[in-house]
Amino acid sequence: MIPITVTNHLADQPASGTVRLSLIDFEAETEVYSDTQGVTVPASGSQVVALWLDTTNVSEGDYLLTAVVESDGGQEEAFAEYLRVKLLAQIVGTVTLQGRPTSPHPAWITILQLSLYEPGSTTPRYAYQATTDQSGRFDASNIPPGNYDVRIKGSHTLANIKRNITLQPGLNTIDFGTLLEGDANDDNAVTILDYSILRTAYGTVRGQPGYDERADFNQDGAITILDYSLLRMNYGCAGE
Ligand SMILES: [Ca+2]
Ligand SMILES: [Ca+2]
Repeated sequence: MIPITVTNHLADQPASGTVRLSLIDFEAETEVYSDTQGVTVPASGSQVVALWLDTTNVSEGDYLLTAVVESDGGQEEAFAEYLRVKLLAQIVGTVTLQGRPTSPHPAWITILQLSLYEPGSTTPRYAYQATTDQSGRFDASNIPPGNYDVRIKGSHTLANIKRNITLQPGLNTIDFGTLLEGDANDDNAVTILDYSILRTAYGTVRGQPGYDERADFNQDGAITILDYSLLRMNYGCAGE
């Protein structure tokens, strides 16, 4: 998002009128991008206009942004702003999930919470939600590049952290390892509280009263001995 201040100095504007921001040229030495956008600016005074430009294929660097404001009467006035483009980072992550059939399989689709911390800090700086595909792969984008502790947690798994990871502008591939199942109540430990949720829902299938997806650790639509086995395997463990 690029804010640009547009001041209406056009002499032919009626006191209650508006102007159009009709042309935006976004240029560097070798690249030019154009967009057209209608905008309402008070007949006297100024307004900050938020310009959304697609910078997907734009190189990092300084650009000159020019806007031409055109009135209904055909008068024009030009504005210019310098714009610094900083590229953002994207994480393409993979997790291994316990108790699933061989991937790709729909049971691998799960929602993950991705949190980025300043290294050593316990307060997340950025938080994202991501959904894995049928192979446990996910992505998160629009992340400011930098050094982070990167934490990943499933809604019924323990969390894993990759510490002091440098996220470069562009693509960053990270393997987060195996997420341990069994955390039905999502408190990052596998305890008696999780067993209690599992026991209450035991024997049910999706759609039946009492089915509780928090205890369906292998996500096969039924609360069975397979889920109990996963909980027992990780009982007493706590996540990072
Ligand atoms: Ca728990
Ligand atoms: Ca299950």
